[in-house]
Amino acid sequence: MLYLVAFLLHCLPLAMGHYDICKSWVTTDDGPSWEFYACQPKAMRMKDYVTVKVDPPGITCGDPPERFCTHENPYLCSDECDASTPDLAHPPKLMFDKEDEGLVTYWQSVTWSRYPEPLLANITLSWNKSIELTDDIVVTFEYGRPTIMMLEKSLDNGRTWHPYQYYADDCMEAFGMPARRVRDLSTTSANRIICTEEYSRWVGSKKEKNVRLEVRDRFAIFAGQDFRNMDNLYTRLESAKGLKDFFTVTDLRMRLLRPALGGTYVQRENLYKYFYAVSNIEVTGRCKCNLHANLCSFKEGTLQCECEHNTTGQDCGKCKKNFRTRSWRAGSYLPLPNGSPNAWAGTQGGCYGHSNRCSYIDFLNVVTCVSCKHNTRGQHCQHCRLGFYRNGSAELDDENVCIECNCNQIGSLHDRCNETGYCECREGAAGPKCDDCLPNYYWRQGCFPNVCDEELLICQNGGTCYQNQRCICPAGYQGILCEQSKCDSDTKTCNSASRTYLSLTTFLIGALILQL
Ligand SMILES: *[C@@H]1O[C@H](CO)[C@@H](O)[C@H](O)[C@H]1NC(C)=O
Ligand SMILES: *[C@@H]1O[C@H](CO)[C@@H](O)[C@H](O)[C@H]1NC(C)=O
Ligand SMILES: *[C@@H]1O[C@H](CO)[C@@H](O)[C@H](O)[C@H]1NC(C)=O
Ligand SMILES: *[C@@H]1O[C@H](CO)[C@@H](O)[C@H](O)[C@H]1NC(C)=O
Ligand SMILES: *[C@@H]1O[C@H](CO)[C@@H](O)[C@H](O)[C@H]1NC(C)=O
Ligand SMILES: [Ca+2]
Repeated sequence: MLYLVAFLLHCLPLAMGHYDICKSWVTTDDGPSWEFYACQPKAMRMKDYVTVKVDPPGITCGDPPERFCTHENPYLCSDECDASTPDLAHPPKLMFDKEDEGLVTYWQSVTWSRYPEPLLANITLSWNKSIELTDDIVVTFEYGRPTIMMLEKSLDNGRTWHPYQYYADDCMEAFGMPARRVRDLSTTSANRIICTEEYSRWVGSKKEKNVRLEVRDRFAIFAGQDFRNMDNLYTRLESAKGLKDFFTVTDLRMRLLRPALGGTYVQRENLYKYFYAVSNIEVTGRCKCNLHANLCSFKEGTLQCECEHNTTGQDCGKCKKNFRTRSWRAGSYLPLPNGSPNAWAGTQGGCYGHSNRCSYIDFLNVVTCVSCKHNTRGQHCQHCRLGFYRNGSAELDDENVCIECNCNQIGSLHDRCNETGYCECREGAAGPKCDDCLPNYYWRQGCFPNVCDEELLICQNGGTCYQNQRCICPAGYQGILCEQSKCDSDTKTCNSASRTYLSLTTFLIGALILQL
């Protein structure tokens, strides 16, 4: 039995090889690079991940314990439901268990002892995740299938509900709808909500136990009975409005409206043979990941797509933080056979969150942004404004990624700096911001060459050097290095001597400047 199930799962039309990889490393004329494809996770048995709720409260049998009969043996009412005895209890979880050794286990409702009040029960299945059905939903009833029921679905985690399929032994009487079969639907009506009488008529409780929502038959409308033409199905899923959504659910609700009657009218004298009993609910589908993931994992009680293509979210329904420029798009099954991820490739699309006014120009395949913030500039706000440089250790989308150069206005040639924040200095200035002076220069509204110092430009005749800017000369001496004596008496001699000194000093200073 298990082998058979595995085999069936393997053969599911949409579980086949198609769209199972998201990207591959390929070598092209331009060298190796990633190539991206539309991708989707494998189909799974969704009952393993479901949460179930049965309404109204008290609808499950066994509290208090109750005897029940069957349609086959209406007067042999030896079976008992007792919630407090494990062997005789029929809790909701038995609709989803693995039945080992052929032992059938099932949820069971109370009997219809309150007739003519209707016996109503809701079974609500929730996944907290969008699921795409890939095979029939199969509900297995023990002791006969309901004569009236309907299936509802939600696409928004149970906030709103829509009819999915109606089931009755007489559709007109129960729902005012003509009976239809999925096999009779056409390509234009493949997602029509129908009422079917196929699963509600009495045929004996052992002969036919299943009630279906026919997913395969609807796929077959496009792919053919043998599913040879899957390409056509994928093409239609992309192009036909509402078709993909028809097979998508987050929740399912079975509304059981009237139990099996054994092929006749309700017999008031024996109401213990009317009840619902569900042994299995098979839902086969895959996580909806918008064709941006090929893996779906069960984490913290919830299914979650492992998103690729720079997307994120439970269904890969949005762009990752750094890739928000282009509006998000689902991947596409087209063009066949690999589909398209519809993802923005490369980082140039990333405006890094510095502008909220970026737009994608489809026919040029570019993104342009206006009014870049945070001192950024460029078509994608990917550069720093002039006068700013990039903080190499900050993320591109960091608000502080651009740091002001802060060049010293006097010491630098302009207010721009290089990638490590170094400014371009005027002669004699130094330091990253040009607010220092080179050796042998002193700062005074900019850097000027030293006039005097302790080594080469020594103040003469006992003069002292003041902040490298001038010599403070003793009385009787003058000149830049105090090299000149103030000869008041013999001007001629003094002048010639001082001329020699001065020319030597000029020579020394000139040599020093040349050396620098
Ligand atoms: C079943 O659910 C429907 C809504 O889908 C609600 O109107 C109805 O009252 C519920 N029935 C029971 C028995 O809880
Ligand atoms: C539903 O899924 C979301 C997203 O993974 C999660 O945050 C939330 O807790 C889940 N809710 C429940 C009831 O599990
Ligand atoms: C995702 O982003 C990475 C890093 O920027 C880039 O190399 C890659 O091409 C992108 N993938 C897609 C599908 O856009
Ligand atoms: C650069 O960015 C890193 C990381 O955000 C931060 O720690 C650092 O202080 C920044 N450097 C400057 C100079 O702002
Ligand atoms: C920036 O300028 C400084 C000083 O000239 C230099 O050491 C550094 O390598 C430059 N950085 C870059 C990235 O060019
Ligand atoms: Ca079971």
